[in-house]
Amino acid sequence: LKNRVNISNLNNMVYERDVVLSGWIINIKNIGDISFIILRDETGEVQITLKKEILGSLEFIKELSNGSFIVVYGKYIKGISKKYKEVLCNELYLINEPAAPLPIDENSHFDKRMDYRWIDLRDPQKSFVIRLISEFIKYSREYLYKNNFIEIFSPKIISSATESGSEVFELKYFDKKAYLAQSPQFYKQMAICAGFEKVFEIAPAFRAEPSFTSRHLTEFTSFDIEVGYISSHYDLMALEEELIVYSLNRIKENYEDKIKNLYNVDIEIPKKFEKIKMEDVYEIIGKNNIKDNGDISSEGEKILGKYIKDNYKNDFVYIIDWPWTARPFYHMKGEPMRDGRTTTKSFDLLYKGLEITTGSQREHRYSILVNQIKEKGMNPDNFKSYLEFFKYGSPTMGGFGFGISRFIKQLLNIENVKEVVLVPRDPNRLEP
Ligand code: AMO
Repeated sequence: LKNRVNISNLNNMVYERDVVLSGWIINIKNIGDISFIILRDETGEVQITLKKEILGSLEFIKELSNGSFIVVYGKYIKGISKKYKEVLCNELYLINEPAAPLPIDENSHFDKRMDYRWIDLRDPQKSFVIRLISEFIKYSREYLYKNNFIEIFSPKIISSATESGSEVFELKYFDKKAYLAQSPQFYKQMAICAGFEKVFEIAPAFRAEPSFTSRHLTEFTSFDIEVGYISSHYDLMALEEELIVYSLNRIKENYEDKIKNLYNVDIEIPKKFEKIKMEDVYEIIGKNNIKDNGDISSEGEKILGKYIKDNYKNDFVYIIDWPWTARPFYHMKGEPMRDGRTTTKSFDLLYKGLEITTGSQREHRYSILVNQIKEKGMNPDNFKSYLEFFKYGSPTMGGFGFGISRFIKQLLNIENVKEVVLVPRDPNRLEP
């Protein structure tokens, strides 16, 4: 099969050329002495025309069904179909036929589609998302490597919660208790204490959140960055903005038409991201969308997203200077709000009204860090090994965690984040 080409290669080919194609059957139409097969591969669809006068008999077509994987030797011809390019078949080989009829089609219920995720992904619109994630990660790495970042790989079996203690998966680690990492937070900071200046990691993160929203997974790919010697969280926002704009431009260069065709989305890349202080956000979104700890509801995020779109024509907005009560102990405190409330040097990035990033400057001063743990009502003994990182000297530092699937979901206006991972995990879903 070394002469095999992809279906999309036909776009650049002259008629009458011999081709070898392979893929799976999505439709068969049999009308006597002539049959039509619609063949699909990862790159597109083509009509295979089978004629009795060429093949001798078309009896074998009865053996084929939707989902059969085949190889076709034929000639690319100028057909009459408006929808499909056409290949006239000379030989057809069956690689493998389904042992049972296909259990889903494009109208099947969401959960059923997820049960048969690999068949769901045979739909070109759905599989494109998986390719786009791969491309986005490629472009992001390109940017980061150019800018002298190193990629790190931190442990995923760890001894303490890094984010909220209530959302950890506990596991037995020989005779000890361990947890699946909620984020690489402690280790990306450790890397900075070790003298590295710019690090990043793209790896699984685990959250035991019993939520079934369209934006939560129990396992997701977290894109984490940590940088040393920063002046404030503003340095981090500038970096993230540059990274996203770079990657979006690369996506636009290569996939603008495909995204328009498959998702009817125009990629809009702002000149700069908006910034708004949390105390000003409160005034826009109204009391009902502010939680007791000063965090905002997902409805509040949507309202702010719309406000920024309407007033600034921008899909991106940083909410900055979050109240201390809504942030973890490792965030550095900042200037107080107008009402005297303590803030942190922190930010979230919203994209089309959904949080895709959390970041901050970190508290790197050992004794203040110990006090901040106590202030949160926690016991510093439980963070002993993390605290050790700061005992022996540290530069200033900060970073952020970026949710790749949430970003792609928002880019393509996809309803549910589960459509944006190869195999999603939620509280009920451990299979496939
Ligand atoms: P946070 O918990 O906000 O911050 O996570 C960072 C980003 O990861 C994504 N994300 C999720 N995506 C899908 N399903 C989930 N359950 C889920 N939880 C989070 C979001 C979110 O903005 N250590 C900090 C980051 C830092 O300060 O560097 C952290 O983990 O897009």
